[in-house]
Amino acid sequence: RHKFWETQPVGQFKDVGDTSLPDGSIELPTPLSEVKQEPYNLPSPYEWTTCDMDSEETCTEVYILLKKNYVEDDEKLFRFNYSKEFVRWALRPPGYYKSWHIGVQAKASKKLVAFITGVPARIRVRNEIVKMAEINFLCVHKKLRSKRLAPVMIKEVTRRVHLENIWQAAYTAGVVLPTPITTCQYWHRSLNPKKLIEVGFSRLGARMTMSRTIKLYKLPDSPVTPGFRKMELRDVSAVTRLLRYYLSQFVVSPDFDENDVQHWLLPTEDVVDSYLVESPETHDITDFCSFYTLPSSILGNQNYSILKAAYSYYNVSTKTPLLQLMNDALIVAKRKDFDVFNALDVMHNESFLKELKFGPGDGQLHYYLYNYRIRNALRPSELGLVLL
Ligand code: NHW
Ligand code: EN5
Repeated sequence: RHKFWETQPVGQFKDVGDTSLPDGSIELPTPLSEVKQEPYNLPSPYEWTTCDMDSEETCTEVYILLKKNYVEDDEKLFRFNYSKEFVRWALRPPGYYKSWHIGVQAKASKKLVAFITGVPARIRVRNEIVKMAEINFLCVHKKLRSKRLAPVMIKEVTRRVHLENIWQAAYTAGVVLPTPITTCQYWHRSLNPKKLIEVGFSRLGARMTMSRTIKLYKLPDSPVTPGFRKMELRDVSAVTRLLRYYLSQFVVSPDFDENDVQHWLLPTEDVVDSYLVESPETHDITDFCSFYTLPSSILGNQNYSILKAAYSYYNVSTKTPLLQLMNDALIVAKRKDFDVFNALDVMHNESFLKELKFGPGDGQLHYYLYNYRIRNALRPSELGLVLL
């Protein structure tokens, strides 16, 4: 069934439920001298290219490949449209390797036809902090699909990760592969219900009129929590402390230091937004919430071409109830003109989804580890990791 994945060091379907297999690495590291030194072979019209994400031109090529060929929903109404600035941000975190930004181009025209990336991350699994690659943006041009290019690209990124002496990876996908550590549900909170209905993202509920629907999703004009403000550079150390403490309760989470927090959570316009609550009395930072900007192209609507979506990222509540904190996140997202606010049922998100009028979507997100077995699948609420 999975001719490629059966050959890889990942949990196999036949081993699900086998408690005799230990948690942890599936295969041991080999000496770096034994890692294959030459790239894998591509079909002869194509060649590897390392994409320089500092170059405006390369970023534009990557952006266009993804805009035309990346992930769609099951009815092909929407396609992710990551912005150039977003991709640059996602691919240049602290300690990133340029060699992990891998393109496939036509030899003749030099046109970019496929892409896969990794970025380094320290991921904690139970008590162990593991250096991993986070793999993302796997994309093959629509005209080159089903030619077994993806397995070659995955092997090549694996080889380049091994060359940096890293032996594990984390990734997510909308499709089922061998074998998920957990399966999460997407939830959606309408901010602009009229547009969402018009473009086919949502439907008018039974016995609902448009005006009742608009009223149902109305939000206040500004956040209600005293001391709620945008995160700034001076907040990095307080946010790092808050986040490290909060994430330690989950089975799998990133091990963020201050450099990571500055990169991944300090606000970057149209990429990532972060807010916190500073106690008006003590000036302590007690709560935090964040979301990233990922628009989708609307395929074939007369009136609209872009769906502006915010995705819940990392949220921490110690004083402000999470429900109220996330309601304020919805309010600021609405003010910033997002059409919809999306969230997964990870961490403590279940506690606010229904009350804040999120509804379950038709998509799921499966989380995977490469070369790291976890005996029993996790519940989504045990997962403290959000990938972009
Ligand atoms: S998930 C988003 C993936 N991208 C898209 O869905 C974009 C639209 N689709 C495409 O571009 C986020 C193509 O359909 C792709 C497959 C390229 C998806 N992950 O070339 P063939 C990520 O980026 C397996 C993993 O003929 P294709 C995460 C499939 O099961 N494997 O197919 C990426 C089959 O293998 P099997 C996937 O349609 C994580 C084989 O590919 C997959 O032309 C990558 C067929 O290949 C997916 N999303 O191209 C793994 N989709 O065994 C990282 C299909 O079943 C692992 N396949 O026969 C870790 C590496 C680092 C390790 C370090 C130690
Ligand atoms: C990893 N970095 O299917 C990314 N999205 O539900 C790769 N559905 O937007 C993996 N089909 O349910 C990506 N509206 C996997 C996800 C791929 C994209 C995807 C789903 C997630 C989605 C929408 C639109 C469906 C359009 C038709 C959806 C319902 C919203 C409704 C609002 C009101 C309350 C009930 C729900």
